[in-house]
Amino acid sequence: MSKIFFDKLNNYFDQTIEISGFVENIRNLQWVQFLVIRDSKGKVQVTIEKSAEENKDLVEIVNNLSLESTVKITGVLKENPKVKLNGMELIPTKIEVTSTSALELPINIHDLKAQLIDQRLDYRFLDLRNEYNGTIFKIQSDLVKALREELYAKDFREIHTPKLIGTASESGAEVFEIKYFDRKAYLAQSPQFYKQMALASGFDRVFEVGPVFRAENSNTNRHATEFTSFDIEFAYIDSYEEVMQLEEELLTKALAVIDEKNHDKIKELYGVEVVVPNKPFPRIKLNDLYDILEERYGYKVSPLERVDTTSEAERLAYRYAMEEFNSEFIFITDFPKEKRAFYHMRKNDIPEGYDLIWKGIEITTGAQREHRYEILKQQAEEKGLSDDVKFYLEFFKYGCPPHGGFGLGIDRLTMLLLGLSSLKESMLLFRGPNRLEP
Ligand code: AMO
Repeated sequence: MSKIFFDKLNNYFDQTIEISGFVENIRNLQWVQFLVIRDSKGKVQVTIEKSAEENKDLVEIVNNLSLESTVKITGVLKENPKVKLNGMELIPTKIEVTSTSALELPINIHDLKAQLIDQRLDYRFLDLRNEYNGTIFKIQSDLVKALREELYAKDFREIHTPKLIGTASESGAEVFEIKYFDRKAYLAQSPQFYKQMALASGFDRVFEVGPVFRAENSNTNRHATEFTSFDIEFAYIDSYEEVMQLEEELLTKALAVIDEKNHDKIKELYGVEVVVPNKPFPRIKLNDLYDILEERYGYKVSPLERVDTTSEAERLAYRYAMEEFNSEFIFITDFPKEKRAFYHMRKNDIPEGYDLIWKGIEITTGAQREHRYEILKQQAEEKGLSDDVKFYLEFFKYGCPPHGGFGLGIDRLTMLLLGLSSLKESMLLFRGPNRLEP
């Protein structure tokens, strides 16, 4: 692990060092050759005087070098204010080509707009070499790390639950069925049941960051068939208000960390100003929201549509939250039970849960869960699910603390944080109805 990352190069002036990276640019002039070498942290110029007798071999190597090959170069690092790229250059004594790239690249990695996103996704490994794309995943990594660290600090345990499951559970319709030896299995559409099981096992506070699968044939900018969910569940709560409070706290802390570390980079690359939110986020009941949207913006939906948020209602909810509360976030509560999962606790027949909307798109569903066996069983029966969830109902038969939690889509979160146009950009490898490759 001796590699020197390029953001640390200024610790090595006047020393002989070895650098490694991709060849981003070659300028072969009459008297001099310039290379730009790139790694995940930055770029550096390598300068070769062609006339110097001792450089003959190096000049020959560069004459035959193709862009995007990888190299290992030994040389002396010099401070040089005349060099536009960070005011430094490496004067090489040895160049080793560690891999050779084909001359023609199938996509233009320096001009993302030169092709459609789907053409870029076909060559995602090249597409991600572009700084704009690569940095998305640096920031996503910082974001998940910040959320994780906050949860560890609050005594949450990270768990890992199976993605292969024996019964189509939460809703059935959205589940992928797969062949499993001589029987059927399904891909988990959420770790919901298992995170609750961990609480029935006495773990008190758990979270998981993992893949979930949805057999939804939706071709929108916010739907994928596999995505990464940040799932949380914690015990001994008195109301779903505590779940919303935890989520507010986590997001506020995580965005503060991102803002501190990456504010300028995000502004420069994505043109987005990160806003660290104020707590509490506004809360509104679904029915009231529709009344307000009609009153304020003339947005009217049929009673049939009023049972859930439409994407336009989510967009307008954001507008309302900004205008009225100067908040990018808004919680929507009091959805009708017909539209919510059977495991949400109900009070006066209304589910004790919420959706969180950020910048006009849903990023989370959360709730207090029904932990009382008889009531839970009845709610499952009501939705015709009691056979499928038999194993799950068992978790609640032998004592289980009151609890709640939420699921947060990391890919949507990243998309909204950086103002990206679709999940195709915010997922390392997008999976949708028409894409299983690369
Ligand atoms: P839900 O189904 O609302 O809730 O999912 C939680 C969050 O996951 C994200 N999400 C998606 N992201 C990309 N593509 C999709 N097709 C997709 N579907 C959902 C959204 C959404 O808010 N078990 C509950 C959570 C809970 O109550 O704890 C659940 O899965 O950001």
